[in-house]
Order: sequence, then C-alpha cells, then structure tokens
Amino acid sequence: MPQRSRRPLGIAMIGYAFMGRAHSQAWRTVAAAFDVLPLARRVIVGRDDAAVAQAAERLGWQEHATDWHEVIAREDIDIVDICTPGFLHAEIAIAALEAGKHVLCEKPLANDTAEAEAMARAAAAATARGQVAALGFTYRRVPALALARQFVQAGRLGTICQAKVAYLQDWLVDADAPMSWRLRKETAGSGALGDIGSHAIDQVQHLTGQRVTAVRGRLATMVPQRPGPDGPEPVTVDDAAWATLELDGGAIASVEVSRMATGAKNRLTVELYGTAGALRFDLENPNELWFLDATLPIAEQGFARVLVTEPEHPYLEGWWPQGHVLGWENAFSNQARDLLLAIAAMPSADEPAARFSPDFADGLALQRVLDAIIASDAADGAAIAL
Ligand code: SOE
Repeated sequence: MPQRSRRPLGIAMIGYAFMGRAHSQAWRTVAAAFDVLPLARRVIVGRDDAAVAQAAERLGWQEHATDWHEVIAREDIDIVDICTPGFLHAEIAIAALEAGKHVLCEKPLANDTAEAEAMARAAAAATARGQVAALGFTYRRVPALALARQFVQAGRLGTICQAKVAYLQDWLVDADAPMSWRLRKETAGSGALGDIGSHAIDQVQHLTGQRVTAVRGRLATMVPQRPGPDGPEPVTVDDAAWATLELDGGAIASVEVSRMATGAKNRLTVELYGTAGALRFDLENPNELWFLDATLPIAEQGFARVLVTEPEHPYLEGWWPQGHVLGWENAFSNQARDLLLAIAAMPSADEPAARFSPDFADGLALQRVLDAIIASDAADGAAIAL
C-alpha cells in the first residue's frame, strides 16, 4: 500500500487520447488552483512507443512506457489513472489495486456487470487496506451541478418527483464518420448508452439521492456500418438510447441519449422537479444553474439564473477572482483535487480510506442499470427490476 512520505505522489496514466489529454491537463493545473499533496506526473503509458513518446512531451509527463504491467509494479508510482477504452479497465484496475496503488478509472467502470463485479471486489479489499478506488464521473464536479446537489440536499426542491436528463451529441450524424473503438461492442461494451447514458444515469441518482429500482429502455443503431481501415465495418453498438427509470424514493426519471442529435454539440441537460422547487442545467452553458422557488407566491415564481462564478460556489474558491467563468476542463482538475484530498485524508491501513464518491461500488450499481436497459431493449422494452 502506498505510504505517505515526503516525496511527491507519483502518477502513472494509461492511455493518451481524448480522456488522457483531459486528465493530463487536470494533473498539470490542480496544484495551481488548490492546496493539494505534491505530485509528480511520472509516466504516461500507451502501446505505440513513438506516439506515446510524443504524448509525454506534449502533455507534460516525465517519462513514457509501453508496458503497463511494469509501470504499476514501480515503487515510485502511487496513483494509476486509467484512461483506456473500456475493455481494458478491469484488467488494469484490478492489477493496480492488487499492486497497492490508488486508482482513478474513467467511466463507465467496465463493459459489463461481470467485469464491474470483479473490479468492485478488488476495490473493496483495497479500500480496507487504505487505498482509494475512484471512478471518473467528472460531471459531478462541474460547479453548477455540484451546486444543484447542494440545493437538493438543503431541501430547496422539497421531495423530488421527477427528473429528466438528456445527453445529446452529433458527432455521428455523418454516415461517413469513421469506425473507432467506441463503435465496437467488444471494446466499448455499448454505444451512446454506456458512454454518455452512464453520465445521465449517474446524474439522476447523484442529484436526486435516489437509486434506480426498475427500468424500461430501448436502443437504436441508425447507421449500421461505417468506414473502417479495411473497408466498411458493422457498427455493433447503439447510436441512441432512451429509458424510463423508477427510483427508490418514489420519483420517476427519463433518460435520453444520442450521438445523432444534429446541432447538439455536447449537450447534457438536467431538469429536476420537486414539491418545493425545480432546477435546470445545460452543459452548453456550464456556468448557469436555473432555479425556481415554488415557495414564493405564485405570481412571483419563475426560473432565476444563478451565475455560478462566486467563491461561495463549489470549487470556485480555487479558481479565478469572483465573477469569472470556468470551462469543461476545470471539472477534471476539481476531480483530481478531490482524489488527492481523499488520499491525504487516508490516515493508515487501520482506518478506512476517506471515501471518494463515486467509487467502484457506485460504478457496479450503475453498470447493473446499463445492463438492465440492454436487457429491457432485448425484451421489447419490458420492465426490468434491479
Ligand atoms: C464521448 O463523446 C465523450 O467523450 C464521453 O466519453 C465523455 O465522458 C464526455 O465527457 C464527453 O463525450
């Protein structure tokens, strides 16, 4: 198990594509915004030596490597950050946890429930030894969404009756958009459902504080084949998915996700309706949270814009002077900060590690919801209980 010492925490990051770039930026900026444990961006790992060497230089890592097994065995590595395609998460995360490292794993936790169960078991054992096993549902750390949760927890919405969450993108509208690992079931597990539906379902559960108990869902693949390196290849995952969710607190939720939504760039929208108020958020305007206070006289009610730029707002105290907006990438630094705080709070192997939320148990619960939606689709949209 990593011991707290005077040397900086050594980070190894596996994967260097889109998410690797986002995480690298977070590891570069976190100490400029927040008071955290000293860290060293020691090694970035990928399969292609020349490409990963270039990534190390561009993204600011001390070394590069091609064998993650060797890297996770190193004494000077304390945190393993997994930014690979989903099919590699389980093997790397379990090995890293067993090697005594703290782990941050990109979402969704795994490609199916069986993998997620094995990961959650390894994480439970590691957490008992004082390690942190963190899952990267980064949108929890968008300040306006963190503020939304504070509103709910403070009772400003009363009892939540309904949530409506959509996550719409348009990068696959072009039928000639090329094949990638995200479009193959064996590498991605599912399509829009796992990639962006997982964020939407995480927001439903995290914001309402209620767990999914039953689902009805449908999946659709609108472009059945796409250009691959050796000619057309079948797309084996969904382009879009819809689900209705029943929650254990009595609320209902709808979730709608698509990569075929023309004009929606990276549009996560959240609507929460409670007996005492309502909230709205749109990731295309990430610094705004809209709140309706239903305890006001009806003639005065309306959605009011809260501009989330004040030091009193979640995470904002670390960033710029009051009034200055943040962007998509800041949430990754906020996530890095919370992970480092959880590690700093880890007193010893005798006391449990400070819980980083979401953890692998949350990832397993969410994977069960994803698999239930897939099962519901296979049963023509029948209800599946969890
Ligand atoms: C997919 O397009 C994707 O990159 C997701 O994988 C990320 O989780 C999301 O933040 C942005 O979109």
